[in-house]
Amino acid sequence: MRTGNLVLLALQAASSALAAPTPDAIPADPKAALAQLEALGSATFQQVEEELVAAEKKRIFGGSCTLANLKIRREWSTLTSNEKKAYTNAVKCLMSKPALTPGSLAPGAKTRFDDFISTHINQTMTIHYTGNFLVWHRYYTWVYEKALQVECGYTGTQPYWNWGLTALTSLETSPHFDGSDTSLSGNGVPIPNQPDLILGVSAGLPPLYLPPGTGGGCVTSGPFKNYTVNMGQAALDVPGGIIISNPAGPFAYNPRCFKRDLTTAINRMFANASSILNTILPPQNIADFQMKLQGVPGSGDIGIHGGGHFSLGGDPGRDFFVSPGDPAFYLHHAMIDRVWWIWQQLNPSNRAQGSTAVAGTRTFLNNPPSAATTIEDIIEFDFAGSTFGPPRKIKDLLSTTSGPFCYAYL
Ligand SMILES: *[C@@H]1O[C@H](CO)[C@@H](O)[C@H](O)[C@H]1NC(C)=O
Ligand SMILES: *[C@@H]1O[C@H](CO)[C@@H](O)[C@H](O)[C@H]1NC(C)=O
Ligand SMILES: *[C@@H]1O[C@H](CO)[C@@H](O)[C@H](O)[C@H]1NC(C)=O
Ligand SMILES: [Cu+2]
Repeated sequence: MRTGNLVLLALQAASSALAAPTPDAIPADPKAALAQLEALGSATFQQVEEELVAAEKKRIFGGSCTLANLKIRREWSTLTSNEKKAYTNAVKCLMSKPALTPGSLAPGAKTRFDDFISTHINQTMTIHYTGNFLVWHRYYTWVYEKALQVECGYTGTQPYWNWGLTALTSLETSPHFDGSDTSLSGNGVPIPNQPDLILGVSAGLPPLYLPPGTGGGCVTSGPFKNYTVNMGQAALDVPGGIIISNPAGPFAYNPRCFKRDLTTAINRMFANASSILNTILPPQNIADFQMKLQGVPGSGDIGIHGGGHFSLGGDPGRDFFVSPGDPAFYLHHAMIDRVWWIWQQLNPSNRAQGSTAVAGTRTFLNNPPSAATTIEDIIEFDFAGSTFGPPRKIKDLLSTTSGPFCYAYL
């Protein structure tokens, strides 16, 4: 009874947070900001549940996504040890299955895990700083989750990595990256005295100096210590302002150890809980929201999206094209999707359906100039998609509880 009342109170508090979030009230204190973010997250979850119940009553969605079959994606640190191991075992299973991508197209694509990398490399310039950025990565992460389930018997859901949580402590000691058997593997072997990262120069932008991490070498701990990266590099940022690419091309077979360079400082600078709330809460359209989230190139802000990617570091984590080769990519992008989901639920009729849900063009920063993205545009995944990830229209992928989707984040 008492617990029931507390839950009710918590839900009421959460609901009001969803109804009246004000950007000027975002706490500067990272702990308080995280609490506010989590209250907003729970309120969003509750709102989705209520929508599903209401829809079932009206039979709006024809009953395909219901409260009964809603899948819940959770933060890595809240999973049990067995759940964590089931996830990483399934990823290792995907890394052991033969690729569907023909060797003639991508000689480096050796495994089903690699199919996802080659698909991402192939489409990089038409899925980032484009109108389809968020929806492409939503469907991609979902298809990856499906591959784990369908091809590797995984019974859980795609976990996410809340950067606001790791910003409070450190990546190196987090349940996500502490190198234990229940982590997503740890840091790379430390390389002392690494220079700063220098971003932007090759694109003719003002340099952005970012601190190096505490690793840099091969990953030697946790479930992925023996994982070999097969493809790339395509455009790997390494400390000192150097960008590495394989002269034989991004799809060539180039086996090498998996490296990380965990950089808590970057996590704290760009992807703390206040940054997340500052991305979600200001009143803005999708064009501004997705730009804030990715960071305006040359502005000195890499956004929460860049903050997560660059704090992992290493190879292929800091490679714009090959980044899905770090298994943590999918937890990072599940969190990106969660942020978008929360933002959408603040105004679902405007942000999760119809033409106002997307903005932008079909090419990276509209370079070369391209047509505007529309909700009729098609997302497709080359060979990663297999049978469960067929080409689909954007309009069918805008809500996490319609089209092929039926999930929410807790
Ligand atoms: C993993 O790699 C290490 C060397 O880094 C090697 O000693 C060990 O046998 C490998 N383990 C497996 C399971 O392949
Ligand atoms: C949180 O991130 C913002 C950028 O989004 C930054 O300005 C601020 O300094 C960061 N806060 C802390 C405590 O590092
Ligand atoms: C890359 O995309 C093109 C155009 O859609 C496609 O024909 C090709 O098969 C793709 N390559 C890979 C490696 O997926
Ligand atoms: Cu991407």
